[in-house]
Amino acid sequence: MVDTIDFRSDTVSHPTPKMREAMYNAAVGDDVYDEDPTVHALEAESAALCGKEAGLFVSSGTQGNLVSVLVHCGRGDEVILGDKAHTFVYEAGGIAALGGVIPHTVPVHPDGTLALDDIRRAVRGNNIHFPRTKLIALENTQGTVGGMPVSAEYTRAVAEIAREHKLKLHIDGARIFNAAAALGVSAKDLVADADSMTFCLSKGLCAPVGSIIVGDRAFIDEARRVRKILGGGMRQVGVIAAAGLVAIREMIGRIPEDHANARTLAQGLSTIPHIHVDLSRVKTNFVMFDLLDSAPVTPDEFVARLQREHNILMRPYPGFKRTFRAVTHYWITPERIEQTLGAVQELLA
Ligand code: TLP
Repeated sequence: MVDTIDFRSDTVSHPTPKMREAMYNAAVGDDVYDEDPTVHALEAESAALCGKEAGLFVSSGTQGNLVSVLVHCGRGDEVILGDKAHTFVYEAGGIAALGGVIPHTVPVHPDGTLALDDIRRAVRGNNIHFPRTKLIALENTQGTVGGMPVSAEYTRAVAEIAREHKLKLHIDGARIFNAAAALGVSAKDLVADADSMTFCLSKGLCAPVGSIIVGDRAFIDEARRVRKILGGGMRQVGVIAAAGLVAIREMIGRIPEDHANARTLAQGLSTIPHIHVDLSRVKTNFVMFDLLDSAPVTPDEFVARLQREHNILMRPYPGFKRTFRAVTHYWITPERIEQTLGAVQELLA
């Protein structure tokens, strides 16, 4: 059992004992030679799970998004994406730095969507002065607004705009299985209209490393080449892929537990003075809450004392001062939620 109660992200989730065992026993080969049987199994099962032809194992969600954008766009081309999209805000400008791809942002709404009219307006006409629009990128769940699940109907409407203008559609589905669980649909349904999608094994699914890109065979063949260019060709990587297989076979079905724990945490926090939580916005494994100005401790003291006195890690969302994001995952059990509520209550009394 992991000692610290760590709400900073689901990225902090350690591998399960079963993953460690699978990693120890993994059959491996040189994956750059396309000879790793465990990677083959992970890529094929992931593609089938998402209803796509092929999959590619990459080192991270950031690498998955970067590779995907670089396959869809050339230098000077443009991608339309949310102004709060992870790819725009938290990926160190990689698509511009390494691909010369221009991010054309439109506002992300509180429900995680981009207005269809904003997307339509952002598509460039054919004019020598303009960059060429090549791609629309969505995020599901949409992290920065609180882990909002985005529906299949909405995604289809965006895909229609993409098709109308001969653009591609990519989904950053880092937490696509959280979205699917929250909406009561399959991940397949959520990405059916997308040309490519990246999902993460290393967040709610608990694997130590890795993400998967899915798409059609030609796209994935090209993505494999771009991954190599980025130094992402790995060798006996079945050791890591083995944990990914446990992740997709055994961890997707338990995601509703994380959502239930998030709800319990949010409900408990909403009864504690000096905290504001909008319960209607807790849809997946994120709980966004504000530490009000009236609190007897500053945000820094709150963070430091939770850690020092209770071994609990919580942080304001990167870029925010008093808005915290508490993320539930496999290692945050119902007992730990109760323990956390007790600790916060004591600190703010
Ligand atoms: N997000 C991390 C931080 O980078 C903010 C987190 O703690 O949530 N897409 C989305 C929607 C993500 O939330 C993240 C990670 C990524 C992509 C990148 O994944 P990694 O960390 O594997 O590169």
